[in-house]
Amino acid sequence: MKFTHAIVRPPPESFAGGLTTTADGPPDLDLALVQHRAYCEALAACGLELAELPPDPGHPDSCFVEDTAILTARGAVLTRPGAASRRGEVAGIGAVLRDRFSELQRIEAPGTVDGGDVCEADGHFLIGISARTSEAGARQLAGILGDWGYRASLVDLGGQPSLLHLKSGISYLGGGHMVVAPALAGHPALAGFDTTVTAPGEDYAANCIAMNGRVLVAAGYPRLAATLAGAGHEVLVLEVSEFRKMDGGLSCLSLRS
Ligand code: CIR
Repeated sequence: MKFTHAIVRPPPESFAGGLTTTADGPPDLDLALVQHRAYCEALAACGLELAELPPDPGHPDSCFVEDTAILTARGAVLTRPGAASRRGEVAGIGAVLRDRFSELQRIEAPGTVDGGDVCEADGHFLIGISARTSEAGARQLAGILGDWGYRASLVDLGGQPSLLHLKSGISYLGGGHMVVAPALAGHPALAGFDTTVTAPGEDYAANCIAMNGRVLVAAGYPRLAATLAGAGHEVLVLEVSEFRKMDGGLSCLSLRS
């Protein structure tokens, strides 16, 4: 699939007040803004037209736009994020998507879904059940996607403490190939895919973005970058240290379609 658009939102002044489980200390906002700018430039270099929303200081985690919606070629679904502090992020994204998607659905209470739990592999949507995405939310989403003619499978993350979301641990590269963190290696839901398991200490890099012939990989994980380059991928390395401090990865920073 050729990606043409992305929605992004820079981190707000309140960024350090967002949710995190890391003990890496508070993010440096100025550095986060520099990293976010470089990320936007990389998306543009991959051929995407960017819609950049203004920072939203009322929602410290609002730069992680991926969690607020699922975008498909047949329609979009606004989520109901699992963290109550993030539910207010959805309205602003909905306003943008309404112009672009004639088919716009939403996850209804009490179900919860974070977009970070949804991984599309060529029309097959893997939906993680996590601390953020409930089984009820995952089933609602699977129903909507099924109505649109897609295949959907639920993937129980089994309370893996190292994985905030499904896509913290897997990324689809295309052609039946997944990058997988060790915590999900051998998961039955991935049985039909070829997998590259990240090396020890490189789990975070399992969240990468394959798009328009390139793969964006987080800086600091040379073994995955080398493996992907060796397999013929054009790798773009991006520094996202300040987002990692807030449990965010590369994919969370944009909604791509
Ligand atoms: C959160 O805990 O919700 C944010 N601090 C990080 C969200 C990262 N999103 C993602 O992986 N899709």
